[in-house]
Amino acid sequence: MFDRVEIIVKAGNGGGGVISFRREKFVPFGGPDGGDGGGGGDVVIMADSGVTDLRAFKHKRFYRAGDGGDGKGKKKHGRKGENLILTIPVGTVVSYKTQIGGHALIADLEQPGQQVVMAKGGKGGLGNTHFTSSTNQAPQIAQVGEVGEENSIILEMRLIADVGIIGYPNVGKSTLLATVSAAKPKIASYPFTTREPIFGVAEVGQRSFVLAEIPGLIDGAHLGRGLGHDFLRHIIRTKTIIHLIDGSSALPAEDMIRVNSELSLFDSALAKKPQLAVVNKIDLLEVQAQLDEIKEAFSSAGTTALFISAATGEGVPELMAEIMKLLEQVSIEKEDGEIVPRKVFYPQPKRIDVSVHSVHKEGNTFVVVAPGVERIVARTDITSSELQRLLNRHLQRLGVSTALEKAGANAGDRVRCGNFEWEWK
Ligand SMILES: Nc1nc2c(ncn2[C@@H]2O[C@H](COP(=O)(O)OP(=O)(O)OP(=O)(O)O)[C@@H](O)[C@H]2O)c(=O)[nH]1
Ligand SMILES: [Mg+2]
Repeated sequence: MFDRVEIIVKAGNGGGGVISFRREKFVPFGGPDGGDGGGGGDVVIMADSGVTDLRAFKHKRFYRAGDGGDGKGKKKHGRKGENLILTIPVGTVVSYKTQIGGHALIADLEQPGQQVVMAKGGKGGLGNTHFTSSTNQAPQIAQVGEVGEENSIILEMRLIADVGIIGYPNVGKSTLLATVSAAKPKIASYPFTTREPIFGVAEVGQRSFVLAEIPGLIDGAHLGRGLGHDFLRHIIRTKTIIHLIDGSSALPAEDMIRVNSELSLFDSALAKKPQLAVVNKIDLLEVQAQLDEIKEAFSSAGTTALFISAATGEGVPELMAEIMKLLEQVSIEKEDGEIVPRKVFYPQPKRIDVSVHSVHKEGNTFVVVAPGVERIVARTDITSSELQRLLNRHLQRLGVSTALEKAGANAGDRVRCGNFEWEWK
């Protein structure tokens, strides 16, 4: 099952502006007419209900949108680079990989058609028409296009089920799923029979809901033991939980408490999710003999458990009715609730923050590390003295100059930012 992929997305670079002058037969001194470069294409991610998994991303890691075309004479704009639209399943969570190794959530694409820009195309450079001034009627400068953004992103599918069936291995999760739905999971008397979440649709009267068996939670699942770690993520999406417990286990109530503590260790939100404690295998004589004690143990743990036999179907209709009620309650609470969870997170615009910490020295060169500034520098053709003057002014505004001075840079020192190196003035 391909439910998590890491890819690199690169937006298109902007096209360059051009230096060009009008040349007409009877106009001896035509003005500048260099057109602007076209913007680079964006990489966009879109949820599509026709896509069911992330398989398409398994064999390709790098995705690139089209570059913008260069501007042309006669004030012609360069063509816009083509956007690249990647379609992903509904219910995919998208996050950026941050430089320190963690990730930052960007969007939770829950609705078909929802989209987010994952890498913004570079702006086209300005042609020389933009650089005329009272003192310079024939500017020999034009901007190069801005470099398109590049990001490492993580796509993670969170399967959506209304009800997650959880519990220790071998407690009868698959058996229950097979009893209430048309799903045909493998059932066997050993643990870890089920190795990936399995879905089924249950019908109660006129209504139906989706159930998922979440495989093998064990102690330490929150640390990645067993199969649990991967699949704990899937439970986050479910509205309710059926917590299945093997009635023939030595201490059933204890089992429930341990599994619940795994949930809360993984994510405290999981522990708060409504759940029904359900003791299974009551058809077994040994369980029947213990029934009162088991009930007792659950009520001292603060829960009223339901009792079923997934194998014979005893108590299962009552369980389904109970779950239906719980689901209705959850959706009403959601509508009434004041706090509606925000589903889509957009990345904050990158602030350009330059401080003395952004400057360090490599040999005799002062290096400015600030992605926002790097983008600006990348847009400027450093060889043109006119542009360099503009750039210097810009850097002054951003606080780069102050940071460099504080770091001890003097006129004439070499300064580098991104791929560019120039002489500080
Ligand atoms: N007597 C009895 N046995 C049951 C009942 N439910 C499940 N079993 C048995 O318990 C064993 C495990 O059942 P599964 O449904 O595979 O359990 P599971 O929780 O899905 O197990 P894993 O997927 O391996 O974690 C099988 O041998 C089932 O036949 C029940 O209600 N009564
Ligand atoms: Mg199973």
